[in-house]
Amino acid sequence: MSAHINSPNTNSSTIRTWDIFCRVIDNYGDIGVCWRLARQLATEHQQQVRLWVDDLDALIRIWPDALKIDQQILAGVEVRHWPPAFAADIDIAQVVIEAFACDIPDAYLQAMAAQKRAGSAPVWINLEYLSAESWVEDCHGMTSIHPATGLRKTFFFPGFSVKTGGLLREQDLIICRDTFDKRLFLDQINIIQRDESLLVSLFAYENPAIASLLAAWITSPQPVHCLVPQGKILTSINQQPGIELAPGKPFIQGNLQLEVIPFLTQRQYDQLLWACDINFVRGEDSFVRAQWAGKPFVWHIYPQEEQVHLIKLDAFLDKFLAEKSPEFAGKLRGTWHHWNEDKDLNNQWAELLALFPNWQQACRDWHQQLVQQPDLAGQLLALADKPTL
Ligand code: TRH
Repeated sequence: MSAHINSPNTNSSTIRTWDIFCRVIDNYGDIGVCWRLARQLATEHQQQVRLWVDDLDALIRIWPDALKIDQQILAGVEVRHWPPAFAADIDIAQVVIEAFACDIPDAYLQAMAAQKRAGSAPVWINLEYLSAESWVEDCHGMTSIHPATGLRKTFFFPGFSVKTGGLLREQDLIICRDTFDKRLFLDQINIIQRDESLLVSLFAYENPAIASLLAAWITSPQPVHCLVPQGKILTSINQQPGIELAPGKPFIQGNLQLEVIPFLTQRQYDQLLWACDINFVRGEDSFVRAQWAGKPFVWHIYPQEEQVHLIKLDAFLDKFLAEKSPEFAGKLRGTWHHWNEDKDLNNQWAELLALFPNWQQACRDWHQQLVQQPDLAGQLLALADKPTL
């Protein structure tokens, strides 16, 4: 085991106050990442964390204990609704995180500047989106000086190598996964898995390629039992002739059994990933959690203009498939591209399935590589410990 497996500073960190600012652009990834980070800082590192979020509905979707109120304590985190206007006398935190370049409120920025003038500038961090592109290593940790206030901001890039900010990984994640009771979990979500079938979870954006994937599964050499948390891909599924998938109304044809399950809590969703043999994931947070599950996964990347997301897709595949056999690497890359470019997956599926042991091994190897690296929250704590100018 490498010296890096535990984060650079574990529970012995100085206790600081943190403000995390989260604007929900769409879907659940923005809040998914911020909420996970906030919980980890509070429960694992005993930090005093306040999370400002502009869309409480998104939080409620992944954490149903949350309420639609201005202020509440949840899982050791003070959750605040990000109001349209901030009071000028707001007490600022020692560490301020703006997630995904969300621009902190001006009144808050002015309070930070006043704090700097008083001789104790807060640590100001921009937590960026995840990408496997190589430039990330060069940009991680770069700083810029805010022209009007002189405050220094550090750009923190998550990533897949030791030269980046790493990935969110709770200290007990792997042990929880390894001691998890799959049968009990499937009972809780009312799923009875057929013994010989591959259990698949399907979380994706709308995707016309679903037609060919379903066709491939109907004639799959190994039966497929697919669980679909309620969401966007269900719309694409139900656009297929003859399919009307709904809660309690599965679709069964040939070797495919397709079932809707409720949208799970963030904690249960991890368990779904652990329970399944293959996970279709999307965006950022579910993509990372699938890697911690250590099981085969297919990524539906968040689409961007001018197809720039395909560059990111390949950057990840280049890393993930390095040193893998050309046959397996070619098949996996092909399948991921077909899924992301609305192309026919019918042939891809059987070919990839024939290499399933290679796929499983690749995911275990990748997991083993990632787990050696310092985790994201630990690296943020290390950054907060550095003296500010
Ligand atoms: O929802 P996403 O597509 O989120 C995003 C946003 O669109 C964001 O704007 C974009 O920048 C980013 O992707 C790249 O996918 P993601 O990141 O996987 O977030 C989903 C969250 O929802 C994740 O925290 C897991 C959680 N989840 C549940 O809690 N229960 C569920 O049943 C499912 C399917 C997901």
